[in-house]
Amino acid sequence: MASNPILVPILGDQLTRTLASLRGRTKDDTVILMMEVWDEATYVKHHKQKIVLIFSAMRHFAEELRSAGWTVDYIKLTDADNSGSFTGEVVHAIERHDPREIHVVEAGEWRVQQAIEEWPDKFACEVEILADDRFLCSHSEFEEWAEDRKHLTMEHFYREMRRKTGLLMTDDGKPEGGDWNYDKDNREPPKDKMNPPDVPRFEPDGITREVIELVGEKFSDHFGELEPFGWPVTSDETEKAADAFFKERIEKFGPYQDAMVHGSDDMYHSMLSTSINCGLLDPLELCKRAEKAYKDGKAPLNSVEGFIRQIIGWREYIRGFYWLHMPGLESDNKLNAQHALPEFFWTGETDMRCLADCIRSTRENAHAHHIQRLMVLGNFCLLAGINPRDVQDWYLAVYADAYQWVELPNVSAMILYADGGNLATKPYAASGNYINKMSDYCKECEYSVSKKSGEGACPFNPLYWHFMDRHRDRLKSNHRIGRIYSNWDRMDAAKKQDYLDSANAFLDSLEPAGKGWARD
Ligand code: FAD
Ligand code: DLZ
Ligand code: SF4
Repeated sequence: MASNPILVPILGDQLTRTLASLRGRTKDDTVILMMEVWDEATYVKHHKQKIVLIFSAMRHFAEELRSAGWTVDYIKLTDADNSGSFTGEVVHAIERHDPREIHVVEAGEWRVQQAIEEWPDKFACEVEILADDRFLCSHSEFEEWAEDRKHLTMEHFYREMRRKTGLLMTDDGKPEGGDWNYDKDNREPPKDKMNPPDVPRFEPDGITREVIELVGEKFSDHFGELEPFGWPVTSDETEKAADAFFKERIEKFGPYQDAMVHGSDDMYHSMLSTSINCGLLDPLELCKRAEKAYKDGKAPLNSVEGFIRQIIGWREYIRGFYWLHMPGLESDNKLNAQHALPEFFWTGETDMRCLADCIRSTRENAHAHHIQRLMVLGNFCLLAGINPRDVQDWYLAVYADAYQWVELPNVSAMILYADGGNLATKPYAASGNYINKMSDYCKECEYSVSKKSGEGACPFNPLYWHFMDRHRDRLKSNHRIGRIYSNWDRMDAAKKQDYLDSANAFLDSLEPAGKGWARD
């Protein structure tokens, strides 16, 4: 190794061989620094499987880099002089390697980026902070797109990304099939006896077993089951997981994207977000594979367009939205939601069968699929007026794919409308009817979805009207909601009062979460 090498810190969500800080570097002049640090593992009390996934993926990635000839300085959580923070570990690494420069890719999260931006003043050597070009849309490109727009409509952004990538575009610049979006074909309710193929699970190897033991010992008070652990943690495993999706599930991904079946935790979803977000899978490559599946006649356009839209549309848009609205997004609470998160979000102990199943899946797998996160868990938090901080902490802690840049806009702006509508044109509020239509949950629920208020009524029904009533001033002029208030106004006063009394009784019955689940 040359003296005064370049130091390249790689964070837990930067596990990409072609990372900007590694491109063009020579192996005999570079020390890669990877750090397991207490700060990151505990800034919220992440689900045990999430910590296993990230530490194991980091350790495997370090091994992969070493096999390819790179020098990797890997700091384990249990190393005697572990400082507990990224900055502390960079200080130690500077003492060990005396680098002439540090090259680091910008952090995904605002909190970490703030720390990195202090490095140039803190350290004697040069610090170069590089753009994360694993995203298609740079910060400045997003800002330019957003400038002067009254509303940041995702669909318009998505079309730009289609044009930029050429994905599903004809030679004369038109969207494949004539339409940009085939969501109208993607709202099939579940059928009886659906049997989606199993998602591949991966047997923990020696490295993963060691991490499982560490997490069991150090993070025993964190939420969630530690085992069985089956997430992909290496490049080979993530490729196998992607292969299985393109071979077995993409065909039905579109139609059943919004369907929910009790006990079926994956449906036809790709289950690739954990691998994409930590950097092991390239999102654009996945979109190209999806496009190929369509061109080869192996998957219909509605499924393929839907999958591509989630990635080059939603995922990119959410990331742009996060950086545009931080740090304010974290404290936004435009609906003045003040209730504490109920304890059952942590224990799963509720008679509401839909919520109990989504929380069970979350506890067992560190995962719930999109419509569960949006229309069951999220819809509940919106209608019940749970304060945004509690909801943010919960989502950030419990999902293996959760990093603040992607969790926060989805939680604060998409489900809670806490930003007042910069992202969503109206709140995603729904009564029990929606859940009944799109799932098999209600059939065996203790509550009756057809009962509108009073004893035994599905709580979503009165909560829905309670929400509409208490936010009338803000929402009445929204043209997508106005009709709902006409219905409310036509109800007789006693019926309205029944709804409000039932909702208040339900809200009063909720036990707030005990302290210490998400943060010490
Ligand atoms: P699929 O359904 O197969 O979708 C394919 C890919 O599209 C996903 O892997 C993901 O990369 C991308 N995608 C889809 N929807 C979104 C979206 N709304 N925002 C960003 N990317 C999207 N996703 C996360 O990756 N991390 C989170 O912390 C996260 N928190 C969420 C919180 C809420 C309240 C909601 C409503 C959604 C959240 N999502 C989050 C988005 C989505 O639910 C997950 O990406 C998805 O469930 C992951 O499973 P999958 O890989 O099987 O996705
Ligand atoms: C989520 C996470 C956890 C639990 N632990 C670590 C860690 O010890 N070391 C690390 O480099 N990254 C970890 N991560 C992911 C980081 O939180 C993520 O890379 C940053 O938040 C990105 O800004
Ligand atoms: Fe959920 Fe209501 Fe259906 Fe029960 S009846 S499963 S609470 S929507």
